[in-house]
Amino acid sequence: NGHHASSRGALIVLEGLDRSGKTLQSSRLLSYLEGERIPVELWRFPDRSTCVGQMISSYLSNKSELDDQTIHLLFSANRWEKRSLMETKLRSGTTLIVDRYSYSGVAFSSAKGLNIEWCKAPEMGLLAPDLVVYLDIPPEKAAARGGYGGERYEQLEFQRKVAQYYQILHDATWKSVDACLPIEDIEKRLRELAMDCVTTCHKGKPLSQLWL
Ligand code: Z5A
Repeated sequence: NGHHASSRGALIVLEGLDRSGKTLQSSRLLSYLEGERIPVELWRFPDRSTCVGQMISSYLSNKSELDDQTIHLLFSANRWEKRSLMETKLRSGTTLIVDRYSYSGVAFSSAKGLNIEWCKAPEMGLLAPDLVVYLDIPPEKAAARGGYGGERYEQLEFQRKVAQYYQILHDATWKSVDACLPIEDIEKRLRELAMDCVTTCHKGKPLSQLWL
């Protein structure tokens, strides 16, 4: 299908507050890239299917208590346990769309009051995304979308703090997209950003590591 054995896939991450539209947009992007015959998979963190993921899931649904440091390290471990598979997939040419990643890890834990550098440390050495799309939505508007369930963190005041930490993490791989635009407009912008990124990676952009 015109893609070379040596060309790698792209690591594309979607970030944003709860209700910003990550789930909706990542599945639409998946369908689009599949239609373009690009080998692609959709991943999400937390990955609730692993043992670590089940501990996280139980914590998020208030079925268990863990202190802030412990849950932070579990979220990180949940990415580490997928790291080698992630690298294998990318090197074999599969593009990965990832719904939340280390930026969520750092923004949410920092918003609870943990030191940001402490929060970044266990993420160091994970694969760095080639593109981070930040679905930018004012916390009030996200809350107004409804569907804020009973999960921990789904509170306006807390989401405001998370938004502030996301801004601090903003780097050169980030592209902000206004998450209040019509769904189709966001979808179109995402397609353009993703296709550019996939092309750059196919041309041989090296894989790199996060925050080292
Ligand atoms: N967390 C953490 O602390 N540390 C970590 O390392 C990681 C995560 C990875 C669970 O995440 C929690 O874990 C999360 C962060 C923390 N807590 N919070 N908050 P999760 O990914 O499992 O759950 P989530 O972030 O809460 O996902 P979500 O609720 O599914 O939100 P979403 O995916 O961004 O939104 P959506 O479902 O695609 O859309 C929300 C609604 O808005 C829906 O009805 C859409 O139809 C509607 N929508 C979407 N786009 C639009 C537009 N453009 N206009 C109007 N309406 C729209």
